[in-house]
Amino acid sequence: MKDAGLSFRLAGLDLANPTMLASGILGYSAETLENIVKGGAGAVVTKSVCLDPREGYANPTVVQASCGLINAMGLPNPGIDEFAKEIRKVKSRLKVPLIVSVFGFSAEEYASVARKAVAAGANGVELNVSCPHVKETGSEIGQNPKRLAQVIRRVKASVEKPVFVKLSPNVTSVVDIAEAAENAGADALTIMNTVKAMAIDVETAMPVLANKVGGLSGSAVKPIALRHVYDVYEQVDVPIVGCGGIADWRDAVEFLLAGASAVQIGTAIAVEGPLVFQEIVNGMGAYLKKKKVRSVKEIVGLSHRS
Ligand code: RRO
Repeated sequence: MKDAGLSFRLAGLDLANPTMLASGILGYSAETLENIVKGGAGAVVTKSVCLDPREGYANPTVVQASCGLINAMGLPNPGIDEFAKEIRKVKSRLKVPLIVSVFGFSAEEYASVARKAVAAGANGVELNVSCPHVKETGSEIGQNPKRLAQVIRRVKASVEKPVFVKLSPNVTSVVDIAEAAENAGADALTIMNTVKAMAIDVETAMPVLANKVGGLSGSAVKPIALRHVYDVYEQVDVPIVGCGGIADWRDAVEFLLAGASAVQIGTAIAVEGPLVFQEIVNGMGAYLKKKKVRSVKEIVGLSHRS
């Protein structure tokens, strides 16, 4: 379906439609990202990358829960210098914005990785301040408004591309953290990362994941993410990208009505493959037509009218 009112500008980036690949679900190769774009995604976010290479945790790193997946991959990545080669390759082939998910263990590390990603061709960066189980940081930077603001300010001073910030649901108030991120200069907020969770094997009487605790994604978390998007929309002005259990066009439209300008798809790709994007985009287009709405922007936050 051509355009159908779905194209728009998000934090300075032109998107043909409001769907994006969520960080984390797929690897780093140019071929994988290209497949996602062929499937219909309006933008892609890479897996998180940090300064030095990391192996990640031992297996098992993923376990199926009744309505989703629990993962504790442990941020496996080749390090930004190696990944920069792949970014250059991807950039020459992709026709959609490429956003690199950036992780660091200090504000300076975030800034350094972001600079290298942008120098290699990233159109924007998404700061992953919300991995639910990377132990070295003690707690997620995204749980502490002061540390979060330092990271965002340092990155904003280092790159001239849009800075998305991916927030954690594992906090007392997502709204407080969202306000801190906006005040520090975030250009958009991605809501949300995975929810802390675990599974125990009754035969071995042991946690299933090698890391014991992981992050839950998939349809189980959709209502949680939706509620956070709804609450944050009422308090911040920067655009929100909804993320959490979105698997079909109805889920995507729900997030837009709650206040998201775009949505990220992750776990659903593991079940349905890259064509899930086309299904969602076609369904959204048909919905706008049925509702006689010219642009997708008109439905963002529509559920808030009293
Ligand atoms: O790699 C991971 O284990 C991981 C990351 Br960095 C993240 O941000 N969220 C998640 O559920 N897993």
